[in-house]
Parts: sequence; structure tokens; C-alpha cells
Amino acid sequence: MSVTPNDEGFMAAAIRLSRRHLGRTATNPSVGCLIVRDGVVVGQAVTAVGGRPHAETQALAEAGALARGATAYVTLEPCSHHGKTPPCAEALISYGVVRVVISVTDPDPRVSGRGIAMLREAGIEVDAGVLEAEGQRSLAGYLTRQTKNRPYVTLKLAVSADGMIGRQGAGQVAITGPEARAEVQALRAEIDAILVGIGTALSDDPLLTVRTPGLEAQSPIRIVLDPSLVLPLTSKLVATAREVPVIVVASEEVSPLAADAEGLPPSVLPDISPTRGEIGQRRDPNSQDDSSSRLTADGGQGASRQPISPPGGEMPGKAEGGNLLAHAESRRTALEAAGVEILYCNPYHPEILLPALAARGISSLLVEGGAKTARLFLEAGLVDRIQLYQAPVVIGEGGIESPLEATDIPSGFAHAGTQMFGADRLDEYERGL
Ligand code: AOF
Ligand code: ZN
Repeated sequence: MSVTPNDEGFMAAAIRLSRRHLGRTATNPSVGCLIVRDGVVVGQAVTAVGGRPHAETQALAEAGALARGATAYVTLEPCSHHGKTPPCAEALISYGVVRVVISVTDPDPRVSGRGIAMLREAGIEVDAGVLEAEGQRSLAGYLTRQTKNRPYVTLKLAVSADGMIGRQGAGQVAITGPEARAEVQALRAEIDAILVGIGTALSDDPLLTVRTPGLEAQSPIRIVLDPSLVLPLTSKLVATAREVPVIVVASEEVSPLAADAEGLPPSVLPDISPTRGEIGQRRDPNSQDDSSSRLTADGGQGASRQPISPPGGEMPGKAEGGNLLAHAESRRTALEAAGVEILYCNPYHPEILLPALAARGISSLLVEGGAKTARLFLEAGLVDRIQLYQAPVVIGEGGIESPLEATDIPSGFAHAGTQMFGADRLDEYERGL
């Protein structure tokens, strides 16, 4: 039997169903499965939160005896391995399904074609590759982690009419309206982790959680690129680290293993005095932000107003390097005591960092700020999808220029669609998986 428009309709429904648990099935993909008998859905399921049971066994259980003679629509090739659960291919066979329609074949080396082979050997008719592009999009995180050993990376930018993403020293500046913000919250709920640079963490003091009622439990892991461990204990991120995990990515040069190092290269000290550990707070005095949110690395709020650079712009020698290490060690202890995980890994090389995140089970990553961090990932060629919000707001004087506008999307990205959210326009660009 060849693939019919009806097949595509049922597969589209299975893909929609699979999206329900995106970001909530850990390292397992969120798969959708429909059992259809005489054109009627008699069982349907999505991979359970946490990754198990798999979709097929739940859908089959719902269909029960009605599965005999039915067709199964599955967004990913049914598994053939005895993992934490028995093979779904075996379950489909024993329930008496006569046809299996699949969108995407499974790159997991334990499965990879064997699921299809098992079904065919049992006399089941199999059609694969149905709505494959949509299926791949719904499984993008899983497929990227399996085949590229890194998470699928989405870069989100909100750009004003004059091409800015914020205002220097002004903390968080509203660029998009409430409809677009709700959409970003929905995106956060679907991804495994969200990443910002230390500049954004200090100037905006963001929470990076999902606040949409009903979705609060789906906040992603929050990651901060913080080479010298200056994220304040009073930041919202650290204060909530026990409720929603925070990973701070620090340079290996300040790791405990570097204790024997012969001093440190200047590059790890972009903005702090290693001896005092304070961060510069050049905030606009007219900023609407509450001044109590001024953050300093020692955990005090606005406690210190000392200059930020070593006097005369000197870089640390051996002695200062030692102080820096001692300081980094005390920061590590304090952050860990607050529930933050420290990952020592080069924060400026996404090609090193991303596999380290994949090894922790992170399959999808949202890069949310700021301009430097966005550039870092774009220049490394490690962005898979760009979400560009363009808002009618004008920032004007003191604006921080966007690293990207609609007119200079890097080559290799295809325009995937446009949607309006209130007065804001979202353009999506994607690269092939
Ligand atoms: C399916 N249906 O709903 C999902 C599948 O650790 P385990 O034993 O749960 O196996 C994980 C693998 O199972 C995963 O890498 C992928 O190949 C497959 N996921 N398979 O038949 C499902 N989530
Ligand atoms: Zn399975």
C-alpha cells in the first residue's frame, strides 16, 4: 500500500501530539504514536515525562484488542532494543498491528533500521519517511545530539526598529510586547536549557524561568557563561538555584586543578579585579531598575563601589594569579553551597562547551543573550535556528546594537516562516539538520 493523504493527516496529528512533552523526556526523544483502525483513532500516546514508558506501548495499551489489524503511526522508528523497557517493535507485533507508518528513522545505534527490520520480518507492512521534514523538526534536539554530539541551538533575538537589543547600563529593556513574551515563555518550556553570558546576568539579573501559569514546572536548566566565577550570590539565578538548576560555566584556568598553575593569562580577567573580585556597575542613574538590584560578586547588594580594573591596568602576575585562584575557590564553594553546579570548560569555545552539555543530557539549548554571546555562537557556526523578533519600539541613544538583522542572516539559513505577535514580527530561519 502506498502512502495516502490520510496517512499524512494521521502523522501530522502524531507529530502535534509528540510536541506535548518536548523538553520533558530527558535524553529520550518525545515521540507521538497513534493507533488507527478503520480510520478511527483507537489509541494515542506521547513518550511519558521522564522518557518512559515509550509512546507505542502506552498507545497499544489504550487500544487493547482493537490494535489487532490496525495501523500504527509513529514519529520515530519503534525501538528494537532491550533498554530500560522491552522493544516497542515487539509490542507492535504481539498486539497484531498490520501496518506501521514512520516519519523518521532512529539514529540510535541500538535501533537504526533494526526496528523496521523486526517489523518487516514479522510480516508487518512498513512505510517510513512520511512527513519526514516535520518529524525531524519535532525531534531536532534528539537527532542533533545523536548525530552531532551537541544540543540543537536556537538563537533568539528581540530587535528594536533601530536595530538595538537593549540600552547600555539600563538593565532589562522591554523591546517586544506581551504576546511575543508569552511565545518566548512557551519556547523556554520546550527546551532543555537556556544560556546567557555573564554580562547579561549582571546587567539584567534575569530569572530565565517559565512563569506561564501551568507551565512553571517546565523551566529549563539555566546556564551562565561566567569565566571567572563572578555571578553574585544575590542574583535571582543563584537565589533560585535550588528550585531550577543553574550551571555556571567557568574557565578551566580558575578550576581547582589549576591551583598549581604558574599564574594566569590576562584573557581570563576581562572585567574584574582578581584581588577584590568586584564587578563594575556602570549603570545609568536614570535606570528604572531598583538600585537594590545592583549586584556585586561578593554577594553584597551595592556594597562596594571600588574601581574594577587592577590599578594602572596591570595584569596579574604570579602572585595575583594565586590570589585569583584562591578567590575563585571561595566563589566556587559559595556558589556550590547555594546549589549552583560549576562546569569547568572553556566558555568561549562553543565547539568544546556544547559536547560537554550534550554529555549532561542537554539536547536543546536556547541562547538568549546578550550580543557578545550571540556573536560567539554565530561565529562558531553553531546556531541551528534563529528566531528574530522585530518590534516597533525605538531605543535611540545608548543602544546596544544587534549582532544580526533580517538583512544579514548568515548563509546556510533558510527562511522558515513569519508570524505576528501583537505588533511584533517573528521571522524564523533554520539550517538543515
Ligand atoms: C520508541 N518510542 O517513545 C521513544 C523511543 O533508555 P531507553 O530504553 O528508554 O531507550 C532510549 C532510546 O529509545 C532512545 O535513544 C531512542 O532510540 C528510543 N526512544 N523509542 O520506540 C519512544 N522515546
Ligand atoms: Zn520503544
